[in-house]
Amino acid sequence: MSTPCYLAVDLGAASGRVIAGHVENGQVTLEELHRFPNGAVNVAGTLRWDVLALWNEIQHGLTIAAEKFGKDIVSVGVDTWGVDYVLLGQGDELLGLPYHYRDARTDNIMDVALSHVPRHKIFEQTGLQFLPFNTLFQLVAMRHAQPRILDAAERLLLMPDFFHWLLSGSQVIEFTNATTTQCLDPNTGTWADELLRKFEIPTNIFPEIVPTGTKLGTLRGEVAHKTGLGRINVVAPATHDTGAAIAAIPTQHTGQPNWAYISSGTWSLMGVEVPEAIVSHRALELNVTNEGGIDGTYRLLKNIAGLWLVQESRRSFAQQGKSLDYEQLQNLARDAQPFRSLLDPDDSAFLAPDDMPTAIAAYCSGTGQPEPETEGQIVRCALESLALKYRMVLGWLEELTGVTTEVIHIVGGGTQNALLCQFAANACRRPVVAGPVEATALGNVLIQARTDGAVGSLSDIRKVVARSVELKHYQPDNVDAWDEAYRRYHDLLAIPRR
Ligand code: ADP
Ligand code: LRH
Repeated sequence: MSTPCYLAVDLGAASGRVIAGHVENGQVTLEELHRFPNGAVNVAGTLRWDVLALWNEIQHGLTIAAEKFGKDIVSVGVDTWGVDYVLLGQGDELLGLPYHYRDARTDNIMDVALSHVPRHKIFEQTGLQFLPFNTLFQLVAMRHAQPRILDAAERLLLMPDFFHWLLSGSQVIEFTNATTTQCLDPNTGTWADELLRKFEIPTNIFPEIVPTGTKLGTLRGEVAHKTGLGRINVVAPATHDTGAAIAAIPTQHTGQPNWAYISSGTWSLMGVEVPEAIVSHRALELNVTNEGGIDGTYRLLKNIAGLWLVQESRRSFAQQGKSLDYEQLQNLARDAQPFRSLLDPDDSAFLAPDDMPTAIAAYCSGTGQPEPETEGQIVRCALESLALKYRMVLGWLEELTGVTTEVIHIVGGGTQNALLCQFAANACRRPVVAGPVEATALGNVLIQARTDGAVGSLSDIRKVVARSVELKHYQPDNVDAWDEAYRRYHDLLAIPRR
């Protein structure tokens, strides 16, 4: 008998993959069919996503899927990073290559926007942390710099919805990713029209919001033919990669969560699951966010700059003729001196620097610390600083919820960095459970399986994951030294910069 197969297209900021998921006997298995690099493309000094190249890669992956699993394939769904969007104009014309969220067009735009509508008003209506690249601020930047393009727009689609449109012809936005835009009112579940109008952002370009797991249609005829997949269903999973990843936290625990999570990849998204958005004054002060999850859950979380610092350092080392893989970098960091220099990964200097090691060195010398010089010193500085930031954020989350965290689940590509997982356990003084690496694809697959009737509630989804994957456990170690480092770190971040 054949096993139903669900295809997850999972696009991260650093790589994309097409993955087949089989669900059988309460277990899920994944098979990676196609992986391809992703990243910003510099186009005349701007940063863009090459969505056409991504579309070709997706179709290539789907063709492999059709050859391998043919008639077993039930559906396909796409998840991607949040906030970025595509504009379609008259006759569905693509209005330019979409901007990458690290593009400089949003530099200083938050100040402009906040002088128009105060921070607390925006927070009340959206519940989102203030990051310059939120869709709202990207649109404000466009209103200022390219008003005629915005005026020509007839439809705004977020990245996964854009690919769903290419796959099926549907033009909707799935709920979880809509909650990353700062254009959605969590109180009503609809677009925050009043706020959008204050910024002269046309409200008619925002399409219908559909629930997670919605069947969007079947593959367009030409795509069905080209890939060999036939007219399979296109299903919106949690289209926000973080939403899909957290749906796949491998916990058997039900009831009030006693765990926090870190979705570890280009970003470290650290948070806790809450039954409703927390939009208190303190939440605003701490600049935390409330992102929509599945089954009415919210992710109270904080974006932490994550392994981006290591990715970009690695790119710079390669440009200088030193090609090192992540395993080698980890080993060099392990051998480097502990706590030599520390930094705030979320300092704006690290959002899109020309050269990451130079930016790290400048930060360290600017704060009276030795400049990291070797590759090992640079990576160690980034990893220790990330772990210390985790501790700070964990304290904030516990303060906001009043719930003590007993364990931290780390999922995503970053779980392959055992050093960072151990540092996280040490810094936070909590056991860490690491895995699965492909949590996002698992969440994507299992939400499609749910639409197909093969899995039940969110807690069932998590039980299926817990039964299906191998996890690594890290116990806190060397905690006195980490406590001491945290005191130093705390003081360092209290110093105002610029
Ligand atoms: P995204 O979805 O944001 O593209 P991933 O979840 O794929 O990111 O995680 C990518 C990160 O995982 C890389 O930046 C790298 O730091 C880390 N990583 C990948 N492979 C390894 C490895 N073999 N050892 C250590 N770290 C790794
Ligand atoms: C992680 C992520 C994160 C967003 C960022 C832009 O991939 O989706 O949740 O804040 O990308």
